[in-house]
Amino acid sequence: MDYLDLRSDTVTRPSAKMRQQIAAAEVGDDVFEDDPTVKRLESMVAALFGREASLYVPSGSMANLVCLHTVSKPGDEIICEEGCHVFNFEAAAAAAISGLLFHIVRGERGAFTADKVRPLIRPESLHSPRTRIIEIENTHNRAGGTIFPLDDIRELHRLAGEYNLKTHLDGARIWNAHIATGVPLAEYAQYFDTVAVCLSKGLGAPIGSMVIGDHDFIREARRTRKMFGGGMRQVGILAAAGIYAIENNLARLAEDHENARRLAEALAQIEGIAIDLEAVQTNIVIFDVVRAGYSVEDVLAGLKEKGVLAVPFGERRIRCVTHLDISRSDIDRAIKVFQGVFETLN
Ligand code: TLP
Repeated sequence: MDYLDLRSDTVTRPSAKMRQQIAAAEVGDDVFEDDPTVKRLESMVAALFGREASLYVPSGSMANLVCLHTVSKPGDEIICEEGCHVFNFEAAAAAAISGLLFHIVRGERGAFTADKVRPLIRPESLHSPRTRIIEIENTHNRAGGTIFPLDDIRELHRLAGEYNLKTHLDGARIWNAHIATGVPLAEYAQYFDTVAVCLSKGLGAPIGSMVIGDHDFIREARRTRKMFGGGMRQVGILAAAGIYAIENNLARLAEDHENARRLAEALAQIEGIAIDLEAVQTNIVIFDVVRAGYSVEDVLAGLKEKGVLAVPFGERRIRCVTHLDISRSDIDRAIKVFQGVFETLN
């Protein structure tokens, strides 16, 4: 069946034009720093984010881990929000591999303020872990693609400066925040020591993420990447897809946001669905199945039978994500399927 795949924005397939650019890419051995296409991507991304340097890595999870590992020691503490990706969805890599201790902040729609963090910062003591990193996620996946307010980011940056802490941005979907708010990427990036962004989500590249920061940090991050087995060779063929994605697929994220809103507003009309429309700020739509007796599994199976794929996101929750391969008419088709499934379940 030709599914409408709303499971994630990671499911996009490279277009014919992207594949042409992949085929034409000049390559070299990137561990020797000899791949011209990777270099082009790295300088392009550094410039876009207004920072000195960037580094190409295979995945968003590795990008986060390379950043966290490079700036910390085992036993250090990272302050992050309870629903964030590094805490929930990366197989505890930061704890298992880097020895970091998670200190959790309860956020509101994925965001939190400096006032909430201040009491969590440990005083220097022989007995305590050392608070080392404040991490934020923008947009916030589990909260439904919500945007972290810029004023709060500024305050957190100020607080980190006061206590000499590092700041990390999991910006897997910072592109969506940028398009939704008009805040320049460089404005977002300036408040963080280390930044991770993904090319393989809304931008539609088949693989790849970037680590961004200053020269000294990127030099060390290159070493960490090698330690994790992420040093790649003639990887310009993939970097070419990343360049194509940034040049062609960034501005169009606005369409994904419109489609998500259209879907969310229609879902809000369906009996048996509860949805926080204010949380639908970018390309993610999360809703609760609230009708007694209906499980998330029943709903997902019903959707699949009619050609729509989504993912469970908690006991009563389902997530849909809009992306490059989903058009407005696909959304209209999906809405009909949702209406049909909830009628059948009646
Ligand atoms: N998120 C995936 C799943 O892991 C949930 C998705 O489908 O959304 N940071 C954020 C905020 C992410 O949402 C993800 C992927 C990552 C990091 C990790 O990226 P990858 O999957 O490339 O390791």
